[in-house]
Amino acid sequence: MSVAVQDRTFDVLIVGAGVAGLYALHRMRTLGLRAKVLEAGAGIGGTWYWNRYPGARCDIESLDYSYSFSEAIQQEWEWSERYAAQPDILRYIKHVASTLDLHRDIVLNTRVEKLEYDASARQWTLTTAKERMVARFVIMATGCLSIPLDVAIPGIESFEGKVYRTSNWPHGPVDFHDLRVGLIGTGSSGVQVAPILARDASHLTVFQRTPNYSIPSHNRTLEAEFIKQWKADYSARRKAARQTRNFTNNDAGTAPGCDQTFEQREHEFERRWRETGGIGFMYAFPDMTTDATVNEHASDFVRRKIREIVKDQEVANLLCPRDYGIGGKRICVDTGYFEIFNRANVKLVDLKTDPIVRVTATGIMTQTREFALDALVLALGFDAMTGALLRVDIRGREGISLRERWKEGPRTYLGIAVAGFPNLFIVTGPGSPSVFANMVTSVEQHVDWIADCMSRMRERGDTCIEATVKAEADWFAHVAEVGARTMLAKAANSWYVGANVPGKPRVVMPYMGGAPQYEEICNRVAAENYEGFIRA
Ligand code: NA7
Repeated sequence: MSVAVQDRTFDVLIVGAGVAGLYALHRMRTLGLRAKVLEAGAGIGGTWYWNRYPGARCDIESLDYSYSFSEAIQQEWEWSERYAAQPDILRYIKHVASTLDLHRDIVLNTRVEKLEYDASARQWTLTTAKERMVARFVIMATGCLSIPLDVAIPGIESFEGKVYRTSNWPHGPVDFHDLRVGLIGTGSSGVQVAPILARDASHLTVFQRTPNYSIPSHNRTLEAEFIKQWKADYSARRKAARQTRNFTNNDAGTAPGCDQTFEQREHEFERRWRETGGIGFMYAFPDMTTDATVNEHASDFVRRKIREIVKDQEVANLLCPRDYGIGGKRICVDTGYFEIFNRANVKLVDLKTDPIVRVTATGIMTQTREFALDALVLALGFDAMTGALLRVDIRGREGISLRERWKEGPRTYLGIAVAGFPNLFIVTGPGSPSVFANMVTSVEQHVDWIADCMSRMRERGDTCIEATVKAEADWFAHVAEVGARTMLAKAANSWYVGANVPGKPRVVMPYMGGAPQYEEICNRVAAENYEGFIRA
């Protein structure tokens, strides 16, 4: 059946209604621009709409992981826990959207299929299954972890039990009582869902390919007095967070670990493990991922903790990451993960020594045995950072395709723009600090930069802005050089470098130079009349 295509014209089209797309819509409106958001999901919230598995939680503290642009919103919203759970974050996002009356400009259930730039008209045409729209500008607010990895597990279609994916969890309740559950994947999602499965299922088998470093979250209910004090000083705290490496109030140590004795470092690791926990562990010393001795000490510290927690030392050893240092893959933040392996109803299977051969109608067959299962939970990760951008067929000047341009890996200028793709902005794209900073604050920084850029273009009467090939090449050389100083470049199979996706070019995608330094560079580029861009 052919679908009627209507032509509709806007100033800005925004792809994605997550934290980034919603703020972009708000800012475009404040500029008086006509904007529309296209969202593939049936609801707003992006990551927090899809990843609704039990135990899903942000690894940045709630009082930091929230918009700072509205004093009214940050004062009226009440976070209940130190680390907000997915339902709370989604409620918050919906609250912001209704406070700002955003819904009327959001089209749900609509996946953008194609974007084509018309150089003579200086505008983009956006195509969905039903419609075609045109706009001067496009903002890609598609997120860093939005396209689940399509892992081919042989025989999965023959499994007679239910299969759940953490990245697309059912909306209604899921009951695991009396079920034998198999979990494949032990990244953040697997580590978060596992304790709930261990608690509810009659038996849980965790199929682990690569062990992860995980730090206890020490999550807690936030007391009214604590929140009151925080809010009394909210803007100062936001300002302070904006000065830190990852845009959070994370108590970052400033003295290099390499200048300290073993005992001093050990004391600091112990304090952070016991008292504060979470991602802050990685901020004990500024050289945690750059100095080999400090990194090995921190890695060994976590391994010793795992061996203290897990009673069966054979299991504990399997849970200890050994072939990469801490931070080489994104660390996990857990609530009782390692502890589940002391339960009688939990079994760990090491896929490195006993790989999965196939899924059968009744379970999983590994090389050495068969596990009878009633349900499967897959937490297999994402085609991170570039996946959502490349899912759309984006054609820039002269029909050049972004997929073609990025065949050898992504190249951007500041993570925001791509040469050959005028008037197309990416929020927290590859080459920006992105997943290495508080995403909400990074989103605000990017969208404000983009909005200022549009506003200055309007003042000058410009209708087109495009990154130069040189600026893009220089920027990515810098991203690579900074990345090479960290453990990231050496990491075995991290999604940070695209190594979890078969065939994906191995490139350090996040900018590792620190969020404030990055923000300063962006501001300098703007102050110097958008150096590295051509405007016309
Ligand atoms: P991750 O961190 O990419 O974890 C995916 C997990 O799935 C990881 O343990 C993988 O093992 C495992 N995996 C992937 N493919 C397979 C196959 N074929 N067989 C067995 N195991 C497999 O994704 P998450 O969703 O947990 O977290 C992503 C981010 O979201 C997280 O870092 C936070 O920022 C939020 P591998 O390590 O590849 O051996």
